[in-house]
Amino acid sequence: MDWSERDIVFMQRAIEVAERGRGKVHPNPLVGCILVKDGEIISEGWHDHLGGLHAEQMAIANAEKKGKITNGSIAYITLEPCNHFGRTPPCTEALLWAGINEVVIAHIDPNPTVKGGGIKALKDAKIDVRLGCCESEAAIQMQSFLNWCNKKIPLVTLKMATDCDGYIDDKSKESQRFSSEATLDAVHKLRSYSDGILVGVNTVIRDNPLLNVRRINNEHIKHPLRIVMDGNLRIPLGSKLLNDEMPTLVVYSNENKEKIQQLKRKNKVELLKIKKSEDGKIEPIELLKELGERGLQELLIEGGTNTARHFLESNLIDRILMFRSPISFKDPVKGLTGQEIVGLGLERLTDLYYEDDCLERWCRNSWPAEKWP
Ligand code: AOF
Ligand code: ZN
Repeated sequence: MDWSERDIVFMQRAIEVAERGRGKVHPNPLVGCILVKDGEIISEGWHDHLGGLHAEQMAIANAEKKGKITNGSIAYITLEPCNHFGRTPPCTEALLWAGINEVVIAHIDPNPTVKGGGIKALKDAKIDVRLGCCESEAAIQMQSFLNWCNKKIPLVTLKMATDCDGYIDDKSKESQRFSSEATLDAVHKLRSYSDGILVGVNTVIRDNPLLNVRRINNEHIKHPLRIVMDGNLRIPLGSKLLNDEMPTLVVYSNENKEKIQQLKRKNKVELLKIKKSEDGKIEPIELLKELGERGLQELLIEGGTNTARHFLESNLIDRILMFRSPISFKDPVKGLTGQEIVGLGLERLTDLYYEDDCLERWCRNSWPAEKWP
């Protein structure tokens, strides 16, 4: 189908407003909706947070608030409207009720409960429907949702912070903060966009991290599930991750009855046994399948090198973010080599700067959004 310049401008605006829900709507996709009448936008809506209105419903409600008549308008929506009673009533009915007479959709909804049903309901009600406007842009925006609907595993992002030579740590000092404030803000944003943060047990032993989302102001903040790869259950019982009010998933592959009993006594700790690969380590793809079963669509790997290498060797990394600081470690610990990263065959994007830190970015498909994180 040929799309007019107007169609494209309106749909791009719908994609732009959809972005406002990022980090808040999981496991739902980002969705935006624009109502257009006589060639002008009369209202905008987006799926803002889980349990909140769907995009179409917000757009209709916003039109009402402004005293705009929706009757006879065109709706530009980034996703096929739903046709089911879920957390909200069907959007198809809301569109009919609002007297919309044409619906332009970017992407079909692969959710089996919708999948063409929304379009059919609209067509049955004699509404004009056009599908596929800015389809690939919308698909990029909701890539983790689409990937999950398709493969039932999360997309995997590897995040590293290094010194100017690519080293990840300094043995000569206590592990100290060397990233810029802007980098730290970006990392916490990235965490809030993730459904799970994964680290290896060595990182827990060495850094005793909290792995929660800070530095972000919004009432719908979503803390990712904290996941520790701990094949032999070496995690110290006093670790912060095991003793606060947020859940932690400890993934192991070798039995250790005593440690399992001790961990089971912890309130918010869940244990998950995953089978070993031939080299005796946790099989990463099996773990991803389990996490996919639990609905995780975005997984962030935050450390350390062995864990990263483990996923890398199984070719399961979809994106890499490497924050490179201008400092130089005195007694450095090696991270991944440039060769290992290049060997993945990911596409390298242009670098970004977070104060003095340079962010190198690689991805398998497309970067999810211009400002991500
Ligand atoms: C829409 N507009 O803005 C969104 C849709 O549990 P619920 O009721 O929130 O429904 C979630 C499903 O609805 C989600 O998996 C996806 O298929 C669709 N999301 N649909 O018409 C929206 N967010
Ligand atoms: Zn809906």
